[in-house]
Amino acid sequence: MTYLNYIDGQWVPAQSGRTIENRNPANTADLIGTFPDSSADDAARAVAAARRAFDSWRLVPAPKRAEILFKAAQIIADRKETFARDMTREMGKVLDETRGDVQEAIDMTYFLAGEGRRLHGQTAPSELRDKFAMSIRQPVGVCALITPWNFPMAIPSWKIIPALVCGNTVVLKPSELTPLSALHFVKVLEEAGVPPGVVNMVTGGPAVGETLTTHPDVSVVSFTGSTAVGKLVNQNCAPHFKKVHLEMGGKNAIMILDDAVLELALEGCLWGGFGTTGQRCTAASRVIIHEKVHDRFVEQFIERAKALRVGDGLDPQMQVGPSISEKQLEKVMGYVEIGKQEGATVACGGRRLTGAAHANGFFHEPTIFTGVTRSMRIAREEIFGPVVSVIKCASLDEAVSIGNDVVYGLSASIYTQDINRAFQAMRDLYTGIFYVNAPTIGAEVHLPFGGTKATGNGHREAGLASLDVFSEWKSIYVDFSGKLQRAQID
Ligand code: UN1
Repeated sequence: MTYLNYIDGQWVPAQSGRTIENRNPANTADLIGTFPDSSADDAARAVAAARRAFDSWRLVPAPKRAEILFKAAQIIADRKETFARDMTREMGKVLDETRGDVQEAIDMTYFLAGEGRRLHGQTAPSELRDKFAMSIRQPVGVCALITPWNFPMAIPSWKIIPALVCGNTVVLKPSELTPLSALHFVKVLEEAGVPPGVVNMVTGGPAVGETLTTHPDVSVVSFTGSTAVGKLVNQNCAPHFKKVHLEMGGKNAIMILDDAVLELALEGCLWGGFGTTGQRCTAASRVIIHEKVHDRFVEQFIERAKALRVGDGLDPQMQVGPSISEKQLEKVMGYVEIGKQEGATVACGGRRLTGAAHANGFFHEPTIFTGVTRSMRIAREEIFGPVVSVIKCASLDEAVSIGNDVVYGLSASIYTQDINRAFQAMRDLYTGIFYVNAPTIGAEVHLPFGGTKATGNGHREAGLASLDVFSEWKSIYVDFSGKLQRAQID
């Protein structure tokens, strides 16, 4: 299959004719299709289309914009299974999880389409007689949306839907590793009746990203990806004072206290650490556990991690899929070496899987490091793979201190039966998301999503907070007194 860009309501190839291949990470012999390897010119054409379409889309009443989005949500729900299968093929995660990814896009679309009849502002009394005061949300303009490969439909939906409901137009650049799921989403929007130019999609690599983040007609950039690339995006956007939303790395910790229900904590650590092959920015890549229960927990954690079935996500028996690419797998293997050199113990796993069932994919054993200290790189740096570091602690205070002792601040969690200690942890972990007696993954669409420190730049997506990224406040004063009234003076 040859897939195309979507610019100004037309499906078009890259002007250069160049393409990139999209292959199944569980079986690289499986070619899913080719996608345009777009250039700066292709990206600029998409921006121009979005800029033109903005003039009329912003004037479509928000409830009407939302009607189209509701229709889109229904179409996605009808095609959930097909989209999930295609997503497993291009991204690798198991079917249950890709169904969840599509569901997250459906949920987000329904939830934020509901804002079409709200988009509430404020009214306030004026300090002057016969004067009315209010604030309303106004759209910002063209939004460039740069999305990663780990949630190939959910994350595009987190950005596209709030942008559209607020009256903006968009250019989406999905990861070149998972463009098909983004394309499905965009096609559904077209089918639901989004007018030409309002949504554009350009696939490709850094040349597209560079154009989108430097183009003077782009007003908002929303980026999810690595902290290193997020820094570049931020720098590119600075000269034009673009509004920038960045959602970047994580090094999320599950803290397990000595009174925790260990079986529950165990299930949480397996799901949080090895679900999505550890390729979530919310992944529980650190387990900080009280010394009293450490040995008992670790023994079972190893046993259960060894029993995880790793393989092609289309096989319903499998629990853990491949890494997304050779490069990503090499990164994982590199960190396993680093961990060994740092003196941590490989308690299980530690190797690439190379048997017949795994030979054509990027599979790695679920890996647990024990004897990890907070200063080791495997305890501080984002690995984005099936590798969990277990760190011992002696108290809640120490757990909190280790938990906070990383540059990131996305998600954290605590397992305890003690409500006082749970509340202390809720207060003291400086993260954007926190869980009690649940792992660090599994955020729901109607609450703000994002993190502190090197994870983000102060914005949130999802929830109503996402409207703040894609709209600007305008305060309006209407003086119906018929005379000049001076605020602060008369
Ligand atoms: C991500 O890892 O980039 O909370 C997003 C979660 C999912 C979203 C993760 N709902 O784990």
